[in-house]
Amino acid sequence: MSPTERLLFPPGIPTAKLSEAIQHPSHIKIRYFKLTINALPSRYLLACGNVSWESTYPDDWMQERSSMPFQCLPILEISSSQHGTGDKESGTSVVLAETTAVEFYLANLVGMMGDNEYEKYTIMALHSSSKAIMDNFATYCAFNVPEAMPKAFQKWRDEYLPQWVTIQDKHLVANGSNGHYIGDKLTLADIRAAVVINYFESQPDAKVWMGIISKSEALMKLKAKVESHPPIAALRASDEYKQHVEGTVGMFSTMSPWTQKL
Ligand SMILES: N[C@@H](CCC(=O)N[C@@H](CS)C(=O)NCC(=O)O)C(=O)O
Repeated sequence: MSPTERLLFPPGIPTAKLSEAIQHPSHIKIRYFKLTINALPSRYLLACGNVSWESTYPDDWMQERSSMPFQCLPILEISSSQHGTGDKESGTSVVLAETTAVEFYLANLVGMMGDNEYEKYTIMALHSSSKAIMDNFATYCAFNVPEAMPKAFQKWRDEYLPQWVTIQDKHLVANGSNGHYIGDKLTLADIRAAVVINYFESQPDAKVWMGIISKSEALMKLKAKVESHPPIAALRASDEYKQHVEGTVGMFSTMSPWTQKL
């Protein structure tokens, strides 16, 4: 059986109706691998909201890949029976794709995109800075070609990661080192930064990376605050989450043997 085609624009449904549907979801599926990485901020956000949700996983990714809007995950499949655009049982749903769009949508849904336009765009800026450090690390360090790895490792250790830490620390200290970027609110900016740290913690060279990150008390406080937020703490205590961590650590431990050679 060929996999369901996930279309950004399902034929015959006006975008106004799709818009209504995503504003009133009855159930959300987040489809990703049994990993933390790019689904973790979204899973945290979903845990903080009131909408029923679940994680789903591809059975045969190579078969499913080309049916995805951008041939990658995560995606959200949003049912909104109220608006007749989706149904949990039949499997029809509205699809949102690409990590950043998915996180902005969910953060907005659960009230973590700030209280006004200025806060919203500042959260987007902070999110962009944190997501970029993680994406770039993945491309240029974790999964780089073996011959480039020793240089890449040194650059990340001596320049790129310390720079990100210094920048985040400055903004957090300016807000009173209370574990948040904006006032005393938990926002997507906090969640993304906490996930970046979590990502570096999953690397084979976690000791090196955490040695750099932990120089910022403000960042470590932010991480602790995000991870102890009750719905997030509950998610992190679940067996499913533990499986995702195991999968992530396992994947990186096989893909970065170069780090031991330095
Ligand atoms: N531009 C995408 C990239 C997502 C991405 O790289 N997803 C990876 C997992 S983290 C993936 O689906 N890899 C499987 C593949 O490319 O076949 C986004 O921001 O969501």
